[in-house]
Amino acid sequence: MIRKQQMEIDNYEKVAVTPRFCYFKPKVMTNSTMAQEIAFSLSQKKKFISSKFFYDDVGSETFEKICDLPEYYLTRTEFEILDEIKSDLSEYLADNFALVELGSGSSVKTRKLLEILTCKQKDVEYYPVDISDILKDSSINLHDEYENLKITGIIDNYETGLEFIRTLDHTKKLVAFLGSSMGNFSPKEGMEFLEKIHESMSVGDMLLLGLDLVKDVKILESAYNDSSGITADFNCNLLLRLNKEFGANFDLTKFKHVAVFNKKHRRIEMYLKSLTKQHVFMPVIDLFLKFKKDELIHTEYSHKYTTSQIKKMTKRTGFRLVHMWNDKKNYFTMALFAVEK
Ligand code: AVJ
Repeated sequence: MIRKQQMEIDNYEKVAVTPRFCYFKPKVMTNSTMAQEIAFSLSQKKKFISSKFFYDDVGSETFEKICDLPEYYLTRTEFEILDEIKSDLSEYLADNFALVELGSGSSVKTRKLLEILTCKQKDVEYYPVDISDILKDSSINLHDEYENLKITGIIDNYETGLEFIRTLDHTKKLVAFLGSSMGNFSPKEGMEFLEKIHESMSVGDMLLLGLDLVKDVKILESAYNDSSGITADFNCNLLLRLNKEFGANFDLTKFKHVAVFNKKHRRIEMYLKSLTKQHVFMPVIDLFLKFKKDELIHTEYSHKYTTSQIKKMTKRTGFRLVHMWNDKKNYFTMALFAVEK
């Protein structure tokens, strides 16, 4: 087991930025794996692009703008809940905890958790995991703000993050999975992912999960169809990225951002709709694509949950639900779970 982990770490470049901040990044360019995935997903009968490809530098910046939109209540609401529950949470975190964050992004909400931990503990270890290089900047900011913080970042997907979590058996861990990022998974995939998280945790560890709740369709749909068109830019950036990285010739005037709530599946579905019959070529991966008028490329699911669904789902994963906190409008929930024998 130890040898396997060693081997996996060997595929990573370790960059020590300061004595208190280092990060790991895959040595092999992830570009070729992206090319393979894209070639596959755009060759399907129902074309799709995985939502993890939103987050290049431009996409990550655009997502930060989304978080500030008046219509996008998610980030604001989660932040408010975290602020409210700080002292409650603190009681559950009596021991020393290392903080692991899956999908740390800009690490803005992380501050609420770090405020708790850095107050109580002499030193705090923070392990942000994010697919985007934004991790470097957000970590440096935190590094400068908290003197007793030691940061080890992992710039890769969640799976790799979980591999790292496994190696941290010296302290208790608080794993944070915030922002309703789990919504990108279907409920079944989400449950399987929670099982994987559970497997990589030990008795005494805790999981803090932030999830968006089912609500009025108008509120949901306007959060993904904002009036300033930032979400449309975010979605269309996928095509710009393919133009940049794979030499594709997507004409952005011929695609339209679409986001609708699917009531049955309790999810926002995002698409890029081809406005005309057209052809696109991607020389770098030698891919020739035909689009019919009104054909859709699926780009994202954003599942919304009900509290009873969350309770049922997590029971099956081996976690014990410790507490759930909602905002006053019941737009969003923060759930704390414990790992028990
Ligand atoms: C980062 C996946 C939680 O689903 O609300 C925001 C991404 N997409 N607007 C979400 C997103 C369009 C966001 N998550």
